[in-house]
Amino acid sequence: MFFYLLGIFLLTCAPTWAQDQGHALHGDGAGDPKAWRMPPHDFPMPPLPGLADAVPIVGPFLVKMDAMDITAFPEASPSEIVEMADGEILVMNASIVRRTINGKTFLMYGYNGQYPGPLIKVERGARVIVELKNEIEMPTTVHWHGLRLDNRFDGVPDLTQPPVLPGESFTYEVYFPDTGIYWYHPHVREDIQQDLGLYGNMLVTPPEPDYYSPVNREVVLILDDILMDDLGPIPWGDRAPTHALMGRFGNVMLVNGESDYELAVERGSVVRFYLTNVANTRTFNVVFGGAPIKIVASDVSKYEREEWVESIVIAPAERYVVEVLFDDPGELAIDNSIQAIDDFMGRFHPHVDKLGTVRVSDTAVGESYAEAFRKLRANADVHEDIESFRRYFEKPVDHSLELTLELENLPLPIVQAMQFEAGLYAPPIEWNDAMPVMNWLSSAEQVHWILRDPDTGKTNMDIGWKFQVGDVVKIRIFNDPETIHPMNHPFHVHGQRYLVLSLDGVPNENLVWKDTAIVPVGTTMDILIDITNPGEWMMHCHIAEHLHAGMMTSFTVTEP
Ligand SMILES: [Cu+2]
Repeated sequence: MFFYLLGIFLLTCAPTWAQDQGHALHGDGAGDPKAWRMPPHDFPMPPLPGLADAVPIVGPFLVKMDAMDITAFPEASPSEIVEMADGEILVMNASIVRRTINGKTFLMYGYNGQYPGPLIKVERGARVIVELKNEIEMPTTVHWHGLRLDNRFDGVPDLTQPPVLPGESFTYEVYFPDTGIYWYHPHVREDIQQDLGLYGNMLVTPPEPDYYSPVNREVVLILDDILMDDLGPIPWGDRAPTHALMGRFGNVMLVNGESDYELAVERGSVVRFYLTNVANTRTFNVVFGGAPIKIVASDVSKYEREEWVESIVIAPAERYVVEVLFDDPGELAIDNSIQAIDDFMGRFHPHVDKLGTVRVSDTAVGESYAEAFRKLRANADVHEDIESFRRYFEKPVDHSLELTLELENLPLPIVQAMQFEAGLYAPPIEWNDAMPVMNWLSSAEQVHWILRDPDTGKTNMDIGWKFQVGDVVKIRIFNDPETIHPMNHPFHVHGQRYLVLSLDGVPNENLVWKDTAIVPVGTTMDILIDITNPGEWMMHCHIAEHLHAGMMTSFTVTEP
């Protein structure tokens, strides 16, 4: 029904916009991996009249497009663990590597030639030095996501440092004040650089021996996806990102950079997983083949108390620490289990993306931690820390933000299809790319995502909030469902930590310190920011394409 109506819209309003706007036709580059071509999509979709031959208004980008022989570049190797003591130095180069994914070999980027980048393992309170060398084709920086470190090392180009040009270096001093799992990535064209492999984890271990429950294994899982077809990756946009409406969903799922991740454990093992979502836009809903999951911690702390969960919803840039008991021998799948939407048929359907496999052997694990696993801990240390903020929970809202978007010169058939779609149901979270062609054709030059302060009317980088160290700031964020294309946004605050107090007025009963949290469509989220760290800091949507379509602001924190 929806497709039928959409087809009528498109037939009646747009047949030649591509030619009118000077768009190249994707047929020009048929068979050329460096040319624009229609991205693959995961449900059958007939060609759209008026859009069938269209390509984005930005040019295509791939790594080293002029390379004659990609075998001249070194093959990437799996991530290595780098244990660092206070004061130690790590040299880290961002460079071009060769990867083979799903049987296709092509050029990507890597830190120290690894996928993901080195896993930096430190004890809480350590301060280490990382010397970044830029050996890729474009400027870059490293942002140390979630760390409350010195502002000048936060890695935001033109705010905390100049971009590191190709051939140049920058020395970071990285400080780890909080236990947990963190990650590093560029803050320049993340939609390209991060998608091409520039990401890695930092595991901050606790000095207290019983900080976590005893487990048999600790496993770091980085969740990602990449958009590719039989010719290799679909090119990225050169001067601005494509996929600015919904972000670039991949069609090949990657765990630790691999499309066929496997883990072998002995029967009865308890495994503590440290999950990080580094995808450009995809929110995952992770299950472990029905094995019981206990949620322990998130971005910047443990929860007040542990809980059983059916699955883990993890938005871009979020982290979760969970424990899983593998009691039954056999093979089970780590899945992304979602309700996908097909906008062309206007319906939901259950959908599973396999992320990896856990093989549980018949041999019983040497030491069983099943008994400790079955107990849900209350974390008195976290609870006490959060209790000291409880007197601020009911304070008046200090500032508000509305999340919205504006369009500029977007092709008429896309706008009209979106107008029609806007009258339909908008899901709180978009689990899949329900309109892959319209999304691909929307560049960040045509779509402007907006943070708006309703008290001043100012938007994005003009908002200019000012705080002092010691402030406890309540922000009310409203994700406007009445826009032409509402979408969930993972909201990231640099250099500080915050609590999600409530969603739509319903108080959060089990708190955890966050640096990134998802704001579903139509939802009002109240957060409480603990302002502890002076400097110029960003807050922004962590969908890479939304960030580069403007959805960011900065705030100033001064010493009192
Ligand atoms: Cu966003």
